[in-house]
Amino acid sequence: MFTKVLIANRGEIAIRICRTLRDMGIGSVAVYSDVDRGALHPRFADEAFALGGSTASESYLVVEKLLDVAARAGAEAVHPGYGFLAENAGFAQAVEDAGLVWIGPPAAAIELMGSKTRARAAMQEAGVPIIPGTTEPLASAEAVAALGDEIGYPLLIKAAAGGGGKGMKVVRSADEAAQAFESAQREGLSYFANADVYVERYLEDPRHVEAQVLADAHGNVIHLGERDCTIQRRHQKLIEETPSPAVDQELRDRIGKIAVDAARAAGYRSAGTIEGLLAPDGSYYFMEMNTRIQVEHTVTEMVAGVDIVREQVRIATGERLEFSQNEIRLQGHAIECRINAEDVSKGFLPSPGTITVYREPSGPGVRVDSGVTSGSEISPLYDPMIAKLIVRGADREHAIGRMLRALDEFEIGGVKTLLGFHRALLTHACFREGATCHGIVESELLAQRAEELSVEPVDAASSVDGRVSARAASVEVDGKRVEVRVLVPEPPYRELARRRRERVAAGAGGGASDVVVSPMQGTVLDVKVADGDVVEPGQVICIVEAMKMENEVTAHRGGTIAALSVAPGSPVSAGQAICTVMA
Ligand code: MV4
Repeated sequence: MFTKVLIANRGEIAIRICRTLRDMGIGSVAVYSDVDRGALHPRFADEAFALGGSTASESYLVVEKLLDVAARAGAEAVHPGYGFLAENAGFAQAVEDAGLVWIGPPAAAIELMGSKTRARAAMQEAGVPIIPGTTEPLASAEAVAALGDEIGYPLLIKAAAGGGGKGMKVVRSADEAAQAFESAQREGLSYFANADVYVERYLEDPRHVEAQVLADAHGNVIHLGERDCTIQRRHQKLIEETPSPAVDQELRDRIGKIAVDAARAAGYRSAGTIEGLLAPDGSYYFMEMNTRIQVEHTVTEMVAGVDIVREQVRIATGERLEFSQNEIRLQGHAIECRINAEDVSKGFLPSPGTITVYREPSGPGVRVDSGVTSGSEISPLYDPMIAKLIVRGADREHAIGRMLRALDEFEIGGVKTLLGFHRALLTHACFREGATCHGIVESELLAQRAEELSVEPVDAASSVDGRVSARAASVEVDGKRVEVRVLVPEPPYRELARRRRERVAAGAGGGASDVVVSPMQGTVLDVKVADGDVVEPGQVICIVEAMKMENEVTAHRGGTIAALSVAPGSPVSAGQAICTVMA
């Protein structure tokens, strides 16, 4: 067994991996960027090394820096977590070439699954059902129309180097083929530096159902059941659960066999996930394979009683799987809610800032995986996930009740969070019924309900109207305890400071109130308007992608679009003008 492992990641997953290493008596080595000097994960590990640099590409993505730390610390193995370099075959190979053990799959399996077309061809070859469509990159738009003639419309064009839904284009008829083909190619080139695209039948009202697999170096491959990740917004998963409300034992066995066959065909080792689509008619298709530990592995751990990170470590040392398929017992129902620092009322815009109040829920059946505490900064440079809240119950009803209780116990002040959104969705009839909730997740009505159900912690210093601030106090009235908010008028010096701030803010705009600016640094994914278009207040102007999240930029008022200065693929900085809206 290893004595020391380098964790090439940050935040909650770095801490999650640390915990298992400590359980196993293995030393942990953390790395951190300049922005993460005050973060929790370097404190949690046995040792921590500065990488230097702030952005991911200056720190967590620099292979030489990571290998240098591994050598200095005397680590024998590297765990990549998820994101960053986890699915980078070149990094996996570089780790092994440096004489270290890679706690993950073989580089060849990462590479195979990184090409969605090669993966589809390999799966078809192995008898794994794939979504009907092409397994070669498309030569031309005519090939799209040819498939349409053969299997009918609608079709969906996807980027061969993509995954996770970026750059997908629906084609509803032959005359939409050329435009969709070209724009999918363009987007593939700008996001993945690869213009190859392929086409699938577009499945209506599908569920995202994925299977967890474990494979050792001795040819043993098992599955740990499925996870249902249908609740997503712009391809970001928000809630995951197991078992899927749409899967019975017969289907579970079928999905499990598909996943095991897929992993074998890929020459897989370690923990991996087969992502698939479940159609309303019960057909299940392979979509892609994630060759890493996933954010949502926790729900599987809760029902299977297996520590998946521990299995990854054991498999990497060459040990055999501890259990066979028929020793796996999946018990109860688990749900995970991702608690992101995002503002639902602003189209899930990241809400970076300082967490002023932080109190985690606890008690029966509750698990919190988090990388923050009171005083932590949510940086705009990284993923805005604050915590994962996971519960287990005897059945789905029980788990939903527990989740609502735990959401109420969770107190987070200082940043906007998805706590209200999760309360709104978990009490919505669509979720209670186990329906797909397509369209509901994105709806304005749910966003309003989420806002109503958002509560600031009572002790978070809050501003009532800018002139009055509130603080919490407990009082006893005839011996009965009452929690009150004491309203404190703003002192004169505060009012002067506030007026100056307001003047500066107004001046910075320079009277340019018709200009729409990007709220963040990122890349323009899609532009929904053209110069001369008339827009309504709140209408989407473009989508800006940052840290793999898609963010809507909307018109702040109605009018006519002019001076549109961005196109799909354009890099934008925070505050950069996108267009003007002329009254
Ligand atoms: C699809 C699809 C329909 N037909 N592929 C791919 C990435 C993932 N984030 C969503 N993806 C989809 N791929 C075909 N051929 C529909 C989706 C999809 C989806 C699927 C299940 C649950 C929620 C979804 C939300 C948006 C898109």
